[in-house]
Amino acid sequence: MTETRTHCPYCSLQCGMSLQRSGRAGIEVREWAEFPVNEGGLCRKGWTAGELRGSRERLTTPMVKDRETGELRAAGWDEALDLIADRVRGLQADHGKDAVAVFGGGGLTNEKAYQLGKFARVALGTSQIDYNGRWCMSSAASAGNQAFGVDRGLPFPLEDIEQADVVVLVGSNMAETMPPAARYLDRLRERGGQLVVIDPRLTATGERADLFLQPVPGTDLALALGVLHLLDAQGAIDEDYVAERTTGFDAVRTSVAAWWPERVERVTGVSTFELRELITMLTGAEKVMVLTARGAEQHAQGTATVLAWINVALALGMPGKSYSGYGCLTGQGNGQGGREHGQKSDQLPGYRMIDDPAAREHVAGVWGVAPESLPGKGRSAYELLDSLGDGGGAKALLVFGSNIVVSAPRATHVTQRLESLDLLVVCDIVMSETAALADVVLPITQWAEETGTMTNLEGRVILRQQAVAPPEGVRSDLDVISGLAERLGSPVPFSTEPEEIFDELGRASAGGKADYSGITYDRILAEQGVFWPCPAADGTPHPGTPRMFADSFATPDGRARFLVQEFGGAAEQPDASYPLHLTTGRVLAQYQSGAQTRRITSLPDQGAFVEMHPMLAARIGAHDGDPVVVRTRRGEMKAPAKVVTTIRPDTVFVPFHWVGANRLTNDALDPSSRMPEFKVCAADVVV
Ligand SMILES: Nc1nc2c(c(=O)[nH]1)N[C@H]1C(S)=C(S)[C@@H](COP(=O)(O)OP(=O)(O)OC[C@H]3O[C@@H](n4cnc5c(=O)[nH]c(N)nc54)[C@H](O)[C@@H]3O)O[C@H]1N2
Ligand SMILES: Nc1nc2c(c(=O)[nH]1)N[C@H]1C(S)=C(S)[C@@H](COP(=O)(O)OP(=O)(O)OC[C@H]3O[C@@H](n4cnc5c(=O)[nH]c(N)nc54)[C@H](O)[C@@H]3O)O[C@H]1N2
Ligand code: SF4
Ligand SMILES: [Mo]
Repeated sequence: MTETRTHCPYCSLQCGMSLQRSGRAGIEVREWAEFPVNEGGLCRKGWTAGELRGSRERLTTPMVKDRETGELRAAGWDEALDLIADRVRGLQADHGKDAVAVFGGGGLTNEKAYQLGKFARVALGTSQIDYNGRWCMSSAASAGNQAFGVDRGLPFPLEDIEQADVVVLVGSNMAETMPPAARYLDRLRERGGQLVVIDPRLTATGERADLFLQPVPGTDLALALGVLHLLDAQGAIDEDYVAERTTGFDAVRTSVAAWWPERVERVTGVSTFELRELITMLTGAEKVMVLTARGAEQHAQGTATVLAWINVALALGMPGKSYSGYGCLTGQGNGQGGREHGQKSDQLPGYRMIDDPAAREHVAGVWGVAPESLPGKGRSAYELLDSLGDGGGAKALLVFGSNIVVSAPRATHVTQRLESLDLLVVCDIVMSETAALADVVLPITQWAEETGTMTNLEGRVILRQQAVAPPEGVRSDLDVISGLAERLGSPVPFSTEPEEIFDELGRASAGGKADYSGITYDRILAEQGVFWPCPAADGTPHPGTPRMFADSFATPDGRARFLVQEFGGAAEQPDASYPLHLTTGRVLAQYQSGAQTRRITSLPDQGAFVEMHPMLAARIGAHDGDPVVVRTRRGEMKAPAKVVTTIRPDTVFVPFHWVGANRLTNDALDPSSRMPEFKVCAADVVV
């Protein structure tokens, strides 16, 4: 019996699990109790993750679109790769290098994300690369960089949560989006700590809260400004910390002066009484932790919202202190590592910026090319997709690890852009809605069939280990990249060996903010993961960095920055035609666009629904289960009503795991992170 220790294919908790071979092609998921983060616990998505393996839903042969019938037909690997390379060469000869774009994913291993960024810049020579992480935590990333000089989702291990006095969760439904992590919330409370949850819906996470605040979607920024106002009014600012460890407080203090509680109540719907209760909890606590997730971040003012909550944490003197501070709960399996090594339009490996001459020089040196040969900054994810084909931008798109048709905002428009391309290539495990539109589909290995590193939500670099051979005909993204690079006459070869690529990634990241150069596969296995930054060292190896900011921040002067934020409100406000707020998000049993989990038969696939309050249901004449239509300025969808008392009466919620929700969403973008406003727009619901 061989057991292989690896990690769940889905979310950023990257739960440790043990895989055992079973049956024909099957694998059985077993507990790996010693892995610290989940301590053996898995959610039902993790337990059932092995089911896609050996299922008929797996893609096992490349497919190309038949020119006459327009249908996809089976093809050989050489035929498919030759065809892509020919079309890419032709389009680039006619329209320039940027005629070809690349879209990556936060589920790809570090090795894949690194190779993809290098492939775009070196083999394709295109600036047009970005990835679905823009949909995810980019606002928190932008805020972390601005305030702390570095973006590591959690600057401390998850286990620190249970040692805090007060934990404030802003827009996180942790109990359903990373269920095994909810144990830390339970232990926090068992130890006498308190939990605050801020969400327009009373979720399974909110049920656990000592204080639950239910703001209007898109008003968290006003709430944070009001919290800081009251803390200041009560003399609860940690003046010593502010003086020693930060800059910019005076301007922020002035800017929140007008955010008195009554005004906050009017804007957010959170009563002055509740607000004062929160202030009492915060001022009575020594160790306060503020954690944000997509509810706070997926807004056109997402970065500002996170910065305003960071201001609260700084004013209380928390970041850098034990069991305290600010953190973002990253989402995708490699949401953290996926944003560090170059698949983002403005980045090079090691979290270096592509327009920094020193960064270009260093990375080009590792890649063996001239720095001048590297393209500059490209477009952000939505802007890239919006520019495709008829949009006047790239004419070909290569997709690695994203189901754009379901998950992009204003999806009908984005789908039209995809349809107007000369060439769409999709690498995937299954025939996703996006793959179904492609000219070429390439069948890719699944997590259990491959090796590579992932960086979890704590910044802990862990190892995904191959447990079984891939099905006949299936190849890794690394093989696709290497095969295409060779056919395109890349000046340098692309390895397909994960450990060799990781070594190179280490060198490319050395000296950068996310320095992986001291990390090896052996160390990851021996130490249950290694936290970055972990520079290479002569003599005693660097221990890695589980906790950051104890002595200084990563800014040039070592101080954290208070930055003034102004509340603007959601990009689209309710009006007579669209009187409600629509928000979107997740349910426990489905993952993301559902491409994988909707195909796992033992997971419940309830289909989309429209969650609404009984008062709203009565007003429109809908009963639980009745089909209703949700309309916004972008489109409409039909789904059964789910009538619950746990949502605000002025708000409806639709999960985005099924086609539909994103026909409705707004493509308004955050000015600094370029994050779309998935979490709020104006809507109407009718029976
Ligand atoms: N089951 C499951 N788990 C997942 C995933 C999945 O698809 N399914 N995906 C993974 C990924 S990639 C991510 S990014 C994470 C996301 O993890 P979360 O951020 O926890 O998930 P969401 O459901 O998107 O949003 C969280 C909450 O935000 C609330 N919300 C909506 N609008 C607002 C608002 O304006 N303000 C506030 N304060 N709250 C608001 C929603 O009601 C929701 O309960 O989950 C990861 N884990
Ligand atoms: N309305 C609304 N929309 C949202 C959100 C929301 O809250 N509301 N959340 C946003 C967020 S946070 C995220 S992260 C995105 C995610 O949305 P998507 O980017 O669509 O994420 P997935 O559904 O995980 O898609 C990953 C695809 O890659 C495939 N795949 C998995 N592993 C690999 C691999 O190693 N290689 C390759 N080539 N393919 C692989 C899967 O089968 C799947 O088809 O959705 C965003 N969209
Ligand atoms: S919490 Fe996330 S990583 Fe853990 S088993 Fe569930 S989906 Fe997998
Ligand atoms: Mo995400």
